[in-house]
Amino acid sequence: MLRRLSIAVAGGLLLASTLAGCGGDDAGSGNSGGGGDDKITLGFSQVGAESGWRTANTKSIQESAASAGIDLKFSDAQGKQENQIKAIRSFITQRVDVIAFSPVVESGWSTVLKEAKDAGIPVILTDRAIDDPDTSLYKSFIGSDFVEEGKKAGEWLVKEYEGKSEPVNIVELQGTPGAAPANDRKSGFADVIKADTKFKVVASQTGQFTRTDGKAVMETFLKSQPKIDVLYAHNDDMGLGAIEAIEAAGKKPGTDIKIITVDAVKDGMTALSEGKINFIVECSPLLGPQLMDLVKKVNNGETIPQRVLTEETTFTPEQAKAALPDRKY
Ligand code: GYE
Repeated sequence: MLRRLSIAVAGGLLLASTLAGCGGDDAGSGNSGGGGDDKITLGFSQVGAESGWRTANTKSIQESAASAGIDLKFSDAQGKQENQIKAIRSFITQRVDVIAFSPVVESGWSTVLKEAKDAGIPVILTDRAIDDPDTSLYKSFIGSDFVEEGKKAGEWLVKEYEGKSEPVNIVELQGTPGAAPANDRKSGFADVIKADTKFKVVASQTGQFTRTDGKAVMETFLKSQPKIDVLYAHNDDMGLGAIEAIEAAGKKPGTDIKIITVDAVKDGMTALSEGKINFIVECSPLLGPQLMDLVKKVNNGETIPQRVLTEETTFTPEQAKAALPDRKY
């Protein structure tokens, strides 16, 4: 199995072993940013806590800030862009050294990012991209290629139904509307399956990347669709919620309805190893160490790469069984 931290950053990771306290829970707490001591202050605005992926991502960022000796001001946006904008403004007022955030949606960032730029505070995007063509608004974007993930999901499906001619009815559970991983996982998948007209996406709706919504939307799909062959869920959590709905409807997930998801968090991998999910495209949440490395470099005035790509793989049930004992998240 691939070790998935990116190799796109030149040089190794220089992580100090000092243990420092984790950041507070809101943008306003913690030590004063900027000038007080020589510790780097990082303001980080997280999307929320919508999924197992997000929980692992938050842990990775908090733990690696602590071991890199970086003072982290951590702010949870609870899924709302307005909260992220507020947090970024608060980081600017506090004069943190570096701002990083995982944008809940792709658009609507230019004003606040211009404010950060004017204040001379470098910004690093983590996990999700923005659609602003002005790349001078941020120093780097570290994260996965979500189009590629969608393509991998589609390629598995094409292989699975190779040589068959009957129609394949697909239902899709999309991530948060407007979020990069929702847009890109949808388009990457669509691009691959469109080559064969037997594949039909008969219903596609958001499940907000959560188990609860994944379950509720799958219930409506099961009621409204006379024949469902495949479920493509943009993350494990929605797939796991949908499995509950499928079982409650007296069907066998993985057999009666084939299931493809993205992320490969432990719960997803467990369902995969049990045959309830058929295929998972990995998306690694362990971005913390690389982020801290970039934060140190940018704070030193070094040039950092505009794009740092996360390496990832895919899993079948057999591969999930083998990988599970060492799975970190
Ligand atoms: O796949 C999903 C999460 O942005 C890559 O957000 C992330 C996605 C992840 O909630 O589970």
